Amino acid sequence: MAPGIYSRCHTNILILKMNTPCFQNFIDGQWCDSSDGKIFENRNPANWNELLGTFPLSTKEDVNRAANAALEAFRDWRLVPAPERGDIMRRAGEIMLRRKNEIAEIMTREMGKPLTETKGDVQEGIDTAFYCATEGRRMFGINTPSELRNKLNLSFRVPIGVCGLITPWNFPMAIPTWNIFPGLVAGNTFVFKPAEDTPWTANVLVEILIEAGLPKGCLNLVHGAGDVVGTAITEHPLIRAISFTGSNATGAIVAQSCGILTKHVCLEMGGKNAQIVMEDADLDLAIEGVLWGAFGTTGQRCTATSRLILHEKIHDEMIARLVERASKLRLGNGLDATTDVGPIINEKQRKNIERYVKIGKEEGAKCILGGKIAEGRAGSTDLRDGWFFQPTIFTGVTPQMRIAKEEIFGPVLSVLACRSLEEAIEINNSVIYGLSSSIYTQDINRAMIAARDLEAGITYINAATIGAEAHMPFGGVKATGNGHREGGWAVFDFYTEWKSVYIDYSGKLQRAQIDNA
Ligand code: UN1
Repeated sequence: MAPGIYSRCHTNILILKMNTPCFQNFIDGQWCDSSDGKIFENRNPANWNELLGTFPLSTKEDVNRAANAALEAFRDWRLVPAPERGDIMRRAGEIMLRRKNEIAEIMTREMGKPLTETKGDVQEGIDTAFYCATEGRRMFGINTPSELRNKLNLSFRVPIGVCGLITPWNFPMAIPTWNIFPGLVAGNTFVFKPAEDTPWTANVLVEILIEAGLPKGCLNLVHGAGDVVGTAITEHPLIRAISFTGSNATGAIVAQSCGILTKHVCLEMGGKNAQIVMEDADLDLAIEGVLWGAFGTTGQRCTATSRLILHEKIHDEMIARLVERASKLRLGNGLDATTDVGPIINEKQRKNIERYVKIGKEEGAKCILGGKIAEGRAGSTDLRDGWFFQPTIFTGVTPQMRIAKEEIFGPVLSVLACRSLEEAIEINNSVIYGLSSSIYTQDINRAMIAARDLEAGITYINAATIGAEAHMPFGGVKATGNGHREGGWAVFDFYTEWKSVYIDYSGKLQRAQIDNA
């Protein structure tokens, strides 16, 4: 993406030469350009010739303005009753429901996954909105008896203040809403930097919250590069908490800054998720699961199935049937109803996938399907115009190989063989990551052992590694995260501080741990 300099725009969308919409930041309730007027391009990964719009390439100064606006807004927002704040999320959910198809189309155009999947992504946002709306009436505190007479102990949640949010492109609606909706209901305000590959969806989310009645300054959108805007957010002294979803390499930098500056930080990073299939499994079901887990969203999910661990007794049969099905997956533009698998997000990421295919071959694994850049036509789409890559399967993979250990973030499945449940669990747990996991078995005892022993934040029994629901905690163990969870009630632990209040109505000095000892 080559950033360029255009004349400044003064409305949300100004039509530039060649009808290119020029989108803006949203700071302190105003749509605005970057402080130095620079922009970057947003293109369709299924057809790189299609320029969708330009967005501000923002500066440190823009982040500073946004942080100050968010702090100003926080002064009142924190005092708005949580049920009333929740009501804004309810209205946001209703607007998203009304605009669902239109938003999904925008998302497919800017990040490539098929419409059915982008509709699911919007639905995840809607579910989060309705969940958070009602959570505004709960967010329970805990009251306990005091150890002294005539004294009352209360503890309740209070907001943190200004939060910084840095999100990825693979779930451009769901992941921002997982954070913004509960964070706002809890009484915080935001500076939000979406991925450069999916800036448009972020503007839509801002539009929705404006229409829903969110006061100015509560959500500030600053587009731009990670090393400028992301860094400025992470290091800004007024921003007290950072939520980051992305690579481990960037997460380590974010965590380091937050550590030094004593900020709260929630990290959601890599995965190397496995689906285990035991010899007693329903193979039809297991095949559906791995097709969806490995090649849905073109394998570009943190939760994607990138390893398949097969019991040796069903290994060959499963592979033969899986290859037969996977070879029929139709690549194409996600807007076409016939498309099963969309493009890779950008050229850099596709090069990375190519690199891993080469590594896999050099390591001695056998590439039995795909392995190449996809060419040819799919309906009206010339696949060479986009960043398409063939669904790829490697067999003969061993746990020591890099393709068995490292996150590839693409449609590449590494198949490993095992002889027992114990070995399958050991292989699963041999990687540094621990986000999602799955086991297919008819044996309840084995399923329960797997649920207990698989080192992952999420385990699916007889279901694919993808499919987390908005009201359940989402996140991983080991190098995937830093102990926090998004989703459900658990996300409120990140977006709130605990306040303990002691009310002494005895009318005298009562010394805890002394007068009652
Ligand atoms: C992600 O992969 O970054 O469980 C999020 C799922 C989706 C969310 C994925 N509901 O696959």
